[in-house]
Amino acid sequence: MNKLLLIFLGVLTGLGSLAQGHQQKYNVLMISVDDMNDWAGFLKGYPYPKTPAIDKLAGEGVRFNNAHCAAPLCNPSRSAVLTGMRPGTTGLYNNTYNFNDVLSDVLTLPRYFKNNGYYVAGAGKLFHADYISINDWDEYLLRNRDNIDSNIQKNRVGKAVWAAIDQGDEALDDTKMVDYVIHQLKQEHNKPFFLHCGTYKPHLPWYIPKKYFDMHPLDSIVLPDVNENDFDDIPQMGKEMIKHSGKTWARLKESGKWKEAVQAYLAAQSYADAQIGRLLKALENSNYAGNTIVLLWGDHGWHLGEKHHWTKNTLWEEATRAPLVIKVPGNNSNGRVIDEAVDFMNIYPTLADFCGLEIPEHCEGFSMKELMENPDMPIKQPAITTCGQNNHAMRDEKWRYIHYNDGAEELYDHEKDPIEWTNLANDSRYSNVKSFFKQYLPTRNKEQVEIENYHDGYIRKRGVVVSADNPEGIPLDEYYKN
Ligand SMILES: [Ca+2]
Ligand SMILES: [Ca+2]
Repeated sequence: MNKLLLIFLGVLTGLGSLAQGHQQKYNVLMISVDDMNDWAGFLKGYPYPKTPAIDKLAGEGVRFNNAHCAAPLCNPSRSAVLTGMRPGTTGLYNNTYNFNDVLSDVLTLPRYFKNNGYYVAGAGKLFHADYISINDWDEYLLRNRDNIDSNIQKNRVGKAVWAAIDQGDEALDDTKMVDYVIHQLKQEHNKPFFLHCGTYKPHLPWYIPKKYFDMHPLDSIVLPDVNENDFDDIPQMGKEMIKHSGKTWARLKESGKWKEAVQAYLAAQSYADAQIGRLLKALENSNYAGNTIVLLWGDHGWHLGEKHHWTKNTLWEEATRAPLVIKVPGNNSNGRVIDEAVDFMNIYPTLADFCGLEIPEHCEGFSMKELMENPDMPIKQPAITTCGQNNHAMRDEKWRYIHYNDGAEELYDHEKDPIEWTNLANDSRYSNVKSFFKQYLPTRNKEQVEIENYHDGYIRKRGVVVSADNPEGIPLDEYYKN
């Protein structure tokens, strides 16, 4: 074969694979589950979980056994994942200010995919409080209020609110959010898509159809192990973390309703799981099953009595560990379990990498593509969670190290003490362990942002599909008619 012909054939092959490469560009289905802690079955945080859909996905994809949020609260966690920047970089530590009030022109994860030729749409809770930046999306369904009978008998103990309702799944808005994303999966898409589906459950309130309570009979409920003297070795800053919501746990215990409240959380998890199951089934039955990456994450963990606490926003295992599953069709990584500690800053770069997009420079995490494809790859860097200015927790396979902004510390050995009862930070035998972690303490620790007029310019409509062309939005029934 002469040289010219070889070059010609080479060009043809190149063109062919380019065309194919474009067609085969992965789609993305991102599923965000609000307040889903490590009781999701595959993480084994609870002995009798009922989350079959999430567990099935975890079995099919790569399940991260030791994954931690960037911040243990909705807004800072979500903002960090979706902007690619840690709370200490943005100054977003609480739920007051949305990313877009603080950061002008930030290249969010959906905007990055949109800029790179993706059709980008979604539904439900993604950024906190439904503030989405309309230009980041082709269209988005904003969530609505649940449609709960007003005469239900509600249980309320502090921050625990629940009821088993005699209504079907359609009473809850998450059901409609999932329906919309299923609708998207049934459409012909002429370019790759990035679809988002966010469920609000298992976030409070836990007004959940009774059938999900029945999946968790009260006499089967196992309460978390609690050590009455746990706080004897915890510094003042740690005690501050449970100051408010910890009272709910104490009251639940006194009222004898702790078990009921735990049952309600499990019911809310099972409801969310059932919706996710419908969505994943629809993907399986769609034209896109073979080329759609599925990434499921929970925004942070949740205490149900562990460390005398109720809810979130601490730097202990229960608040930082959350579900993360990534399934890339046809990838050799599927079925693997990653025990290395990772944090959610890696979500943005990993999705970009698998989709053949350059990882934007501002992203503070790293792509886990190589780690997923080669699980023996050691990663030096611990997982980092930030809770308020300059308070950080770090995790590797063996240790949790906590460093508060006043210099106080905690250190737990997860091999011997997985429920973090014995603080080893003051034991000189472990000073080298602390030194290891200290070198990774984030150096950017911006002050909490304070701004005026912070909700300006946001869409606060409910239950409508919005787009840049129609920021007022279209009601769902009308939308489906068109
Ligand atoms: Ca949350
Ligand atoms: Ca203790």
